[in-house]
Amino acid sequence: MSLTTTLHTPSTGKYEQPTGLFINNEWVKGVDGKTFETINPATEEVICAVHEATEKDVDIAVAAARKAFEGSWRKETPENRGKLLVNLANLIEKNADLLAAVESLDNGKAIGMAKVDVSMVAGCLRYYGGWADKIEGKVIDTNSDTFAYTRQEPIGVCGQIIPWNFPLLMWAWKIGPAVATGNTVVLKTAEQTPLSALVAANLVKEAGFPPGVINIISGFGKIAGAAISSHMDVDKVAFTGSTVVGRQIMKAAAGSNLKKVTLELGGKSPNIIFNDADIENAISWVNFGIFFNHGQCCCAGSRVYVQSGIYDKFVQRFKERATANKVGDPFAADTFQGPQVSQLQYDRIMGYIQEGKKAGATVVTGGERHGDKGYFIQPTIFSNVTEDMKIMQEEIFGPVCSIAKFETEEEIIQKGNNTIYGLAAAVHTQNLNTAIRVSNQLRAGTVWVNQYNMLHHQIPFGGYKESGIGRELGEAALANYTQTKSVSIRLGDALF
Ligand code: TXE
Repeated sequence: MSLTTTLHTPSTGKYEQPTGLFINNEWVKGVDGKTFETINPATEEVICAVHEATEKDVDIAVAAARKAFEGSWRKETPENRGKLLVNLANLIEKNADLLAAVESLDNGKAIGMAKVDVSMVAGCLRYYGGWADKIEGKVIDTNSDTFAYTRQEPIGVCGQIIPWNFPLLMWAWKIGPAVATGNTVVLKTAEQTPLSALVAANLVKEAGFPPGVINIISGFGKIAGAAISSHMDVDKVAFTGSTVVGRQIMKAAAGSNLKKVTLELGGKSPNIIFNDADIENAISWVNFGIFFNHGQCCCAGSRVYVQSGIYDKFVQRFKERATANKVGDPFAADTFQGPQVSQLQYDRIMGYIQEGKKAGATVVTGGERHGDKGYFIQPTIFSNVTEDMKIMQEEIFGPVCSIAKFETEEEIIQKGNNTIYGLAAAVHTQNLNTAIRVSNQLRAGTVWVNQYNMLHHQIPFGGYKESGIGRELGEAALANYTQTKSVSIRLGDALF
């Protein structure tokens, strides 16, 4: 199989899709000559095959990243690192229509949302480009005989393993802070969605990054992903994905070279609506909170708690709102919800819907497949969901919302925190005191007030409890990719 193939997207027409592994700024085939196919989730048809990385390719990519790290990249000025990231951001914007189209084709996300993702990719890369020359240490005054200071140094070769729900955005969240701080990268995309990252890899070279700084490989978690997390020459692994695999990655890190680990994992985030909320606004945000990206968001507002005074009205109005969401062809301009990413995800979600029905929750709307081709699921709302039901406790990662009633603030804080996860939460109220009191007590890395899913590259994002370790975005992400060196210089005479 060659290293490119001609594909077609409904919005941009023909284009050349790279299919190789991007190592050392070159396109190569996997050593074992393996390939795998990627499926269009809207049609269930094969889009194309890409080359697959196995352990040997991970070794080659890590060696390339090591050579770059020890070589020219180590000496690159922070200013130039920043410029390269800004170049890349500009090229992403220049190629935005194609990148968004490839994202919709491979992932199934609605084209309008894919375009927003791509603009966030550029924003994130440019933001971290701005940080590159602002990574500073401190002078520490201990006594007059000592001059002590700290340096924030890069960690080294970073293995990065990303999921399929935001293929390009996760690419940027990982690459931006790693490269800004002087690390080199071997990034493995999710096997369901390899294509957009490969198109973007061409832009890495065009932006002027030296060979080996950013390496992008396609492959499976159990093979290439496991090889990265257990590799003796990878200094740090950053992972976004399921909590189950997050644990495996920590174990692999512990069992190999104790590489640094950051994890961004699952969630079951509470979205809380008080009696005094602006109900129409709250419904819009609850709808967006759960159905955006077809429910495939780690921070999805999947547990909706409504105070008893507005419960019935809320459920009725939310039903009307959700049934108006346009489900269908990702390339239609008015589509809000496309297909789930894969047959496996479709089956998992339908399994949870069956569970909910069996457990006695009320199906307010949805609960079935949408259409007869593609992995489409109707926007689904369950009401009268109790705390012990699986659909209230486990991450469904689909367009399925569980609603329950609450009476008091004390009760909702307890219920909001009644989960192993702690990624996000939201509070809808017009009372500022309620908003701040409740936000302070929710054990979640992000709390939105009167909005939902409003991520921004300047604002840190990450999980409490089993939702993860470390923070992405904002200044906080820089800490994931630097280590502190203390230098202490003797100014006076010998002490002993
Ligand atoms: O995730 P996996 P899956 C959650 C969500 C979803 C569930 C399963 O609940 O339903 O996970 O999705 C790589 N060593 N999230 O199965 O397996 C894999 O190749 C190293 C939440 O797709 O965690 C891919 O690149 N890597 C989430 C990445 O891990 C391994 C986003 C994610 O895949 C590996 C996605 C291994 N042993 C799913 N096994 C979020 N936090 O946003 C797999 N991988």
